[in-house]
Amino acid sequence: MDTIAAVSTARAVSAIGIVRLSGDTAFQIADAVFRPSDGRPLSAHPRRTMVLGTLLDKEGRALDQALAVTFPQGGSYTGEDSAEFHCHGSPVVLEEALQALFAHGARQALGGEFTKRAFLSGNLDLTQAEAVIDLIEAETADAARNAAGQLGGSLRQRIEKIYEDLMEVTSRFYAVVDYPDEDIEEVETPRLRGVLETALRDLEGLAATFRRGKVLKQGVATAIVGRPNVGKSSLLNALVGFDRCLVTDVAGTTRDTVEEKVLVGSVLLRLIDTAGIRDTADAVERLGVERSRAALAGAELALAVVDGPLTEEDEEILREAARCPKWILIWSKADLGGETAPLPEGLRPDAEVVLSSRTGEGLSDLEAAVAALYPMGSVPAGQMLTNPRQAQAVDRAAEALRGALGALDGGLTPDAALTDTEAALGALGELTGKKVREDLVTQIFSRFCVGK
Ligand SMILES: Nc1nc2c(ncn2[C@@H]2O[C@H](COP(=O)(O)OP(=O)(O)OP(=O)(O)O)[C@@H](O)[C@H]2O)c(=O)[nH]1
Ligand SMILES: [Mg+2]
Repeated sequence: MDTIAAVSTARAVSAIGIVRLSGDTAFQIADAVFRPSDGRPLSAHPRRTMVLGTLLDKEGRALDQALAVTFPQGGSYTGEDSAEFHCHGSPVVLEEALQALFAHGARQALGGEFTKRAFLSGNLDLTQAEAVIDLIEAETADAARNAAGQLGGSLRQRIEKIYEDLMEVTSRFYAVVDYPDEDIEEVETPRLRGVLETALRDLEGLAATFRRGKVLKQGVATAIVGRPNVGKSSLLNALVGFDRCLVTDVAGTTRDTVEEKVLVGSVLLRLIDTAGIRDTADAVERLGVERSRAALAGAELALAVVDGPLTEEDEEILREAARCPKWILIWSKADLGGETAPLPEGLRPDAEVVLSSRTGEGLSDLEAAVAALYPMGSVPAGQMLTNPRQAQAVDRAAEALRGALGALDGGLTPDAALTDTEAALGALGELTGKKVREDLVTQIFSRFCVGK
């Protein structure tokens, strides 16, 4: 493979910056740009050992005092000969170092190209490669832990086990057909059914984790709704920790929706502050109210805010909020000593919280309520599906297995179930990357940043 190079750390002034190099001529190029302090060439030093020396620019002038490390083919991230230079983190130094590598024959790595090579060399399967990007982009500790588990291969192993079991019955079936004279044990229908049922149960369990997995990765779309002036914007500000939204005592202050991500406890919420909902003659405010309703309709969680005894308008808004998959009723301005009131028939929020955005009292109750609505559950780290591509492949495999079991239930012979079983194998092969189209691979890796 040709030799690729990239700056792998952020292009910002920092203590350390890393330049990576990988490919057939990596050691040769590394020797040309790095002069170890002990006078021996870098490639003559043991692999995976940091070596102190001088990094040279493309003219051969000293550029930085740096550390370099080499990794051998078969023992590196990409599977190829590779090297890293740990320089001082000046964007100028890093760019000059990169130019020196280019001058000696390396080329700029494309986004995700190091990880793509890791995949092509078999070091990572696709679920692990996708976990790399999830880990880099993780916004919560739970999301990072799940991605790390997936990178460690926990999803890969689980899928491979299912794949092997299905492959075993499929290949044995063909062996019996192709070599009728050999004494190969036939696959009896009950055994085939057992294998298919076990695989289906496991896949369905995995598919069920995607709902929580999506929340883990993207956050919960959460609309804060209520009448004008009840304290919606104040609540968003209290949760994000700074004055993101305008707050005044004028009813109808917020006109447009405002979105801000925030960690509430360990759950990532995509909070959407909305205009207070009321009938109004003001054309601009009316457009705002339409947006409020649209935000509520698209939300997974509604925080319905009321600031005192329920009015008819409040009730109407609560009924709209109750149509969300989950909703929490918030009695705001607790510091003013407002009272809660019983709810009308049929309105059952998933939680009720009394809080004050001004003093902060009750905010921890909201945190607890959110955590209870979106528990991590007992899914082992790395076995929660967070990626729609992976979830779709699992769904397709499960669907195919349901078809196979349906054929057996219909009294057909095992060969009738085989086409569907092979379709399930195909979907699982796509999931892990065993059988995957080149354009899909390109698409997956194009989401990565350069240098990874
Ligand atoms: N005492 C007290 N006042 C609050 C609290 N929360 C909000 N307020 C006040 O209530 C008024 C309205 O607050 P906002 O947050 O702008 O209310 P809103 O629901 O966003 O209003 P609109 O944008 O007009 O729909 C402001 O004067 C706030 O200072 C609270 O917890 N305690
Ligand atoms: Mg507001």
